[in-house]
Amino acid sequence: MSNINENEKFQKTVINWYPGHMTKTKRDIGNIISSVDVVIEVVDSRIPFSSRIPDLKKFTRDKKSIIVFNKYDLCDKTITEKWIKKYEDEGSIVITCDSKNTNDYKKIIVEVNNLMKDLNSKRIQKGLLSKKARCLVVGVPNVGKSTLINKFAGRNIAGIGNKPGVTKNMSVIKINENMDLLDTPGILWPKFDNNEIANNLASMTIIKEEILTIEEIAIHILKKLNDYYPEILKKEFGIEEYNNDEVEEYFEKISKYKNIPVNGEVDYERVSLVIVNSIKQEKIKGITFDRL
Ligand SMILES: Nc1nc2c(ncn2[C@@H]2O[C@H](COP(=O)(O)OP(=O)(O)OP(=O)(O)O)[C@@H](O)[C@H]2O)c(=O)[nH]1
Ligand SMILES: [Mg+2]
Repeated sequence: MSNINENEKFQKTVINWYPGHMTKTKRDIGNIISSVDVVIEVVDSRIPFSSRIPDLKKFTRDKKSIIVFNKYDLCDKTITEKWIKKYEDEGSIVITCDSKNTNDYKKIIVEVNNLMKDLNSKRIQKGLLSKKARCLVVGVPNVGKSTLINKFAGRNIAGIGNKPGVTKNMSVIKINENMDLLDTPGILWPKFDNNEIANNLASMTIIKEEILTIEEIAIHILKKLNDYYPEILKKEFGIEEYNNDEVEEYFEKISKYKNIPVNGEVDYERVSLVIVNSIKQEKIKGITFDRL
C-alpha cells in the first residue's frame, strides 16, 4: 500500500521522462512541415484539454489545422460539447469522430477540401497548378491516429493497438489523387509539471502505466467518477462514494464487489488494474474528465 499512502507526496513530483522516438518525431515534423497543407490534430474526446499538444504550433507554425475529437463515442457529450464550443470560439475547426465504428472520417475530407479550395484558388491566380492535399496527422499516443488513417485508406495500412507508442516512424500514405496523409508516432512533452494532466493521460492509456503507478491512476479514476459520475461508480464498482481518506476501505469494497480473491490482504495492484481496465476496455463510457 505504500504507493497509495505516498500519493500526496507524489503530487509535488515533476515527472521527467521522454522516449527517444518522440524527439525524433518532432524533428521529422520540423523537416517536412513546409510541404504540409493541413495539420490534423487528433485528441481524445474524453480529455479534450489534457490530450492536446501544448507546443504544437511551435513546429506546425502557421499551417491550417483541424482538431479531430476522436473516440467521441466514449465521451460525455454534454461536457465535451462545451470544449468544442470553446475551441470553435477561438477560431478552430473541430470535427467529432468515432474512427473505430463509423465513417466519420468523411467529415474531415469535406473540411480538408474546403481548406484546399482556398489554397488552390490562390495557386491558380498565380498561374500554378492546383495541388493535392498533404495532411499531417498528429496527436498524443493512442488517440486513434492510425485507426483514422486506415479508415481514409479503406484498408489496414497503419499499425494500431490499444497501448501508447504503436507507431514508431512517420510514413506517407497515399489516399487518392487529391490527398496524402502522414501518419506520425504519438508525441508528448518532456516534463509533466501538472499532475492532473499526467493522470488524465494515464487514465486513457496515453502514457504508459510505468510512468505513474497503477494505484495512482486507479485512485485518480475513482476520484473523477466520485466527482462527476457517481452513478458509474456505483454500478461499476459497487460504492456510493470515494474519498482519499479511506482508500483501503474502498479498495476492499471494490475487491469484494468484483470478486477479486483476497489472500489475507486486499490485492491493491489487482484491484487497481481492474479499475484502469474498465476504461481501457470501454466498459465505462460517457465520461469526460477535463472541465472548463
Ligand atoms: N471507441 C473508440 N476506439 C477507438 C477510436 N479510434 C481508435 N480507437 C482505438 O484506440 C486504440 C488506439 O488506436 P491507434 O490508431 O493505434 O492510436 P494511435 O494514435 O495511432 O497510437 P500511437 O501510434 O501509439 O500514437 C485502438 O485500440 C483503437 O481501436 C474511436 O473513435 N472510438
Ligand atoms: Mg499510430
